[in-house]
Amino acid sequence: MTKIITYGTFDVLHEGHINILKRAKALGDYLIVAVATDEFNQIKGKKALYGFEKRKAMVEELEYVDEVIAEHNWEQKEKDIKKYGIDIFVMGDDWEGQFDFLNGLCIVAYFPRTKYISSTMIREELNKIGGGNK
Ligand code: C2G
Repeated sequence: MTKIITYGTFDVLHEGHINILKRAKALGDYLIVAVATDEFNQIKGKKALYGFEKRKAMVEELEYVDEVIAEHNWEQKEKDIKKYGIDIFVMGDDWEGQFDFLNGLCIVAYFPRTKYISSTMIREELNKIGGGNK
């Protein structure tokens, strides 16, 4: 069984997230997604409209996703890869090269980001119409 893992905030789930999760799953049999906790988002300096529980629940709904774990810090990836017996680590190419140090543990693959969509864009649009967090 080929196991894949990927990491992210996955705020306001959109086409870009779906594309990478679909492509990641196509590489094997079992996809684990590590969703950043609210505390880790603060460390990342990432603002999210939805809290961890909601972002985790939405990712869990996707047919491509077999398991969702929490991402608490930058350092847990090596431990996760060993703990879950990961064969392939996947990220969007905005991270190209950042995780090549994991090559000794598993295959590291970067997929092209989906153009013209981001959680930030959606949040900004929502704020314009008064739908998002102020
Ligand atoms: N993504 C994409 N296309 C987009 C937006 C996002 O392919 N238009 C990909 C990103 O490249 C990433 C994943 O979707 O691989 C999740 O994106 P984010 O939720 O923005 O996650 P990020 O802030 O990049 O966190 O330890 C790694 C970090 O937790 C990654």
